[in-house]
Amino acid sequence: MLNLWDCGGQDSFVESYLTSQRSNVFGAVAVMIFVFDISSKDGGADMDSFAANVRALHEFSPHSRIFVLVHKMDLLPTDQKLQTYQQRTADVKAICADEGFQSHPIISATSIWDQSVYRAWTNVIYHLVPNAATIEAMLQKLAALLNARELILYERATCLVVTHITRGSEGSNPYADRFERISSILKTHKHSMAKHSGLMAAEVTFAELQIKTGGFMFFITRLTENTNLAVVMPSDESSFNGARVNIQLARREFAHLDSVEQVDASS
Ligand SMILES: Nc1nc2c(ncn2[C@@H]2O[C@H](COP(=O)(O)OP(=O)(O)OP(=O)(O)O)[C@@H](O)[C@H]2O)c(=O)[nH]1
Ligand SMILES: [Mg+2]
Repeated sequence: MLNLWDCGGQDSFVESYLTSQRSNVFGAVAVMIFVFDISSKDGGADMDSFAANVRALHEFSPHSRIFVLVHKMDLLPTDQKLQTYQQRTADVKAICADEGFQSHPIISATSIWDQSVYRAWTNVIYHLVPNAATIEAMLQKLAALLNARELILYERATCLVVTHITRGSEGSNPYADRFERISSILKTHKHSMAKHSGLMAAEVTFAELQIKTGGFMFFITRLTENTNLAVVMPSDESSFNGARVNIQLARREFAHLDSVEQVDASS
């Protein structure tokens, strides 16, 4: 159960979060995602605002985690991107440390014009999924049993990557953004199904998607209540069929990990 509050960034709104709504906005928070507009003319004021938010968060949810998006990177000239990002990263870390946060902020450079926003959100989702490390260890075993080249775990509602297991030669796959690209394809597919069925995109689900080529075979299917699993196999029909059956059998091993308990600030 994820409760997401999208808080507008206009000064008057921010002022009220920090004052009259302070305990309401900053209480019982698991993660805060702070988005910097890197093209903003007043970087100093943005940092001050960040510091004020971090202070309020520390006061009401000291065990929460801070994610920072250094956003609209596409608007910076290429030769300034790295330096600007590094400077912002250093400032953000210094503020979080000053305000007493023990855990480091997780900072990403993002733009809506590439796959970076998906990747940044994946970090957030990974942090919020209960038992992620245990699930990963089990997937590692499953990948070896199936002789899969890659397993990719997606959160079902958002189609975002939670984690992946990459084996053998797949480690040198040159398409580093393939997980995010699949997210994007699945989302587009959901919207297309929603359009043709008259349902809301959030209500649309699919049973299985298969892609078979001479070089590899791929399928994606439900693993648990909240996750889909994508499997990349060598191009071999019988291993492919065996893997599909084995994933069905593996579901019950994963079922108890898909905990419905609330992930709150203290867990
Ligand atoms: N160039 C560029 N423009 C972006 C990017 N992300 C958002 N924008 C543009 O920025 C404008 C504001 O985007 P919103 O998503 O409304 O921003 P917001 O943070 O929700 O704004 P508030 O809710 O008012 O705080 C829109 O015109 C977007 O198209 C980006 O990565 N690059
Ligand atoms: Mg907004």
